[in-house]
Amino acid sequence: MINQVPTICPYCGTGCSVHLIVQDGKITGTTPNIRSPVNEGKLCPKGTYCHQFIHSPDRLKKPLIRKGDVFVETDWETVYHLIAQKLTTYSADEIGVLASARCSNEDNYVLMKFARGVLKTNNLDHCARFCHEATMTGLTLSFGRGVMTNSIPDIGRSDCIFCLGSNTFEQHPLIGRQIVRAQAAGGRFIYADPRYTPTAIQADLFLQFYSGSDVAVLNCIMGEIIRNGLEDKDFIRSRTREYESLKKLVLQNRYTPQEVSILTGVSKTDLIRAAEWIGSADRCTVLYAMGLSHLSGGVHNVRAIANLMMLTGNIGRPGTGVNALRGQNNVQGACDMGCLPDFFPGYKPVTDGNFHQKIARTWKFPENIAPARPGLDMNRMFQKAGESSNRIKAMILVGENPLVTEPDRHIVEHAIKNLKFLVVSDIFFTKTCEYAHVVLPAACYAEKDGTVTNTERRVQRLRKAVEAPVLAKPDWQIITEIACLMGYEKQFPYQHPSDIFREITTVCEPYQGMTFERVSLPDGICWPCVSADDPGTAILYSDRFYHPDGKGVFCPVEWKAPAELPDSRYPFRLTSGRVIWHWHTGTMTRRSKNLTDELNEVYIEVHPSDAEKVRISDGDMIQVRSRKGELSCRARVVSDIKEGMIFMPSLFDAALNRLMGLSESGPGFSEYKPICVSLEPVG
Ligand code: MGD
Ligand code: SF4
Repeated sequence: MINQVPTICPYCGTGCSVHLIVQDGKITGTTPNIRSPVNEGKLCPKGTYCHQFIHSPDRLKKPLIRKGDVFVETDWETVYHLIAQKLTTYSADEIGVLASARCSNEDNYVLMKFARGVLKTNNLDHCARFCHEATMTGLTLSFGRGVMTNSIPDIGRSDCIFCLGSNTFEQHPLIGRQIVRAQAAGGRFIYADPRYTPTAIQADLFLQFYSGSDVAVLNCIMGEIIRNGLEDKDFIRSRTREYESLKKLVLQNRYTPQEVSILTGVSKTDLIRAAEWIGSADRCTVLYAMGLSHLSGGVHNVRAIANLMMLTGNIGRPGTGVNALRGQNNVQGACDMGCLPDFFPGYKPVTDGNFHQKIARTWKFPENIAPARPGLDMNRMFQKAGESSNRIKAMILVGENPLVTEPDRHIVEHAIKNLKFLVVSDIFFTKTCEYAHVVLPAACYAEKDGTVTNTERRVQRLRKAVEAPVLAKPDWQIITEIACLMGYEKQFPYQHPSDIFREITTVCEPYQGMTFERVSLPDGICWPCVSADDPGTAILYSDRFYHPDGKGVFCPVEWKAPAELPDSRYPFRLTSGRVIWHWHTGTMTRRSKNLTDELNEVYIEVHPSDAEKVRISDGDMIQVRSRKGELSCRARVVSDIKEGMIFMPSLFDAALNRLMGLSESGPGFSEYKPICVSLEPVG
């Protein structure tokens, strides 16, 4: 019998709705769901083949326990007893927990409750630390909350789209469709990036600059808008504060088109044209992603964007907004569920005494929950785990592969080897699993029910299509069973994800009007949804921002030159990004034949004139060296990349992360250092 099960694509934050085709207990194909408002019956290549890894023979099937240098298969009872016994030997401050942007809201909520209620620790985090920390910090300062302001369908209603640091057509292709829709209706598309990406091909105006130039360009555009009287005076007066400080800063001589053109390599004419198009648009929206937030100065970039949109009154209306494109299919949900060291669900600070008491009363733990002070973030957990005093001794990692994805591979490798007890739950035996003491086989997205929340805050349903392999189970169930064994049956009474979702709506304010049944409908619901008859909120800040006085705050930022600049030893600036065919470290997409047929090895892109300087040709093996490390890979000689820059996809086995370092700037957030490299032919 053939069955079609509607669920959500497991890859990017667009959250496209798919039908998994099930035949005799196996998934044989994927088709798009034509009823979805997100993807409207279309899928990108990753979504089209999102079933191909599910029945891979490499799936983890049984729990594994390390015995010396080898792992042996075991049963759940044995492994649960070992975990429960080990966890009670460490104090709350000695344990760290990582949740997952690839797991459901229910998986993440249960893990968050386990960390705070059972282990009594706020040392809880997930990979949003790497992708959109700058968004959370930057937009919270400007608007009071760090999320995408408008919805995906709304982007198509803009008459000017300004996209920076997001290769939308490769990394969020179904959002890219909305750009085409806006252009078809006469809208303009401005794109800023160091590479001539597939997104650049679609642009009406392409600003190609050196990475790290964004604040200079944004301040220049704002200066031009003010000089030409194109700012939205009513919006500034009635909806914002601190405007005069912004005006003073952006009108400085260093931000005139003439000066910024010299700093960034974008022509004066193009800078003036961008300002004119943005300033005169009725509905302008900004899209951005990792090219802006994933690097040193990310918070400043995000603040500068928020300044531009408030200056032009492009907030709180259809076709406008600051649209930070979230990366993974449930990174928004993992944040909403409070899988962060400083927030409970719904972004209530752990330091908020009233909420702390409320959640403790709701959960009814016999003892206190984690104290009302923030825990360690992911980077600090690894730093502490690596110290000789070894403050973090045990970690639970659910659906994270930090050995490959942490920006500084050297730090995390040392830390993980130093841990006394490491539990990893995954669907495949990853590089990080190699260092674990216990490995747990998890069910994947197609083997469980639950909910996920996409980049536009839309909560949608995951549906179980097939059974998980052999003994594998959903993470919410694994954690629930461990908690019950540790004596917390009353606090973890869950039989089904719908029980968990019901509890989520009682503690996570933006979800309070939702029910499992309501989010199961094809449209899902965008939060905040405050009551049973509230359809949800597609556009934020239509009348007030989240700050107590309801105002948006201009946060002027000066442009700073990148910390590392090219020199004679390392003459090329390195930039990175994804490619359409693969997802992160490739654990899933590299087990998909159609995707590996397209690309299966790391490479770098070099401009032809740079290739000539270092005497390399297209297809040559080359050695790439940074101050931190080195690697060899093949060169592609292409003119898409700006001269003086090198592009390397951030894929597979942490190739890139061997070259990277972690910046220690900034309170509570980590950033990638911009780095420079040298190139040499191999042999
Ligand atoms: P990247 O390819 O990293 O992905 O989505 P994107 O951020 O769109 O694109 C970043 C762009 O920024 C690149 O084109 C790069 O050239 C540019 N850039 C570099 N430096 C600068 C700079 O200083 N200024 C500006 N303006 N641009 C700069 C990431 C998103 O993608 C995320 S977070 C995840 S988790 C998902 N991952 C993912 C994947 O692994 N594979 C695929 N195919 N899609 C994905 N979608 C999601
Ligand atoms: Fe999946 Fe993203 Fe592609 Fe949609 S755009 S099919 S969510 S990878």
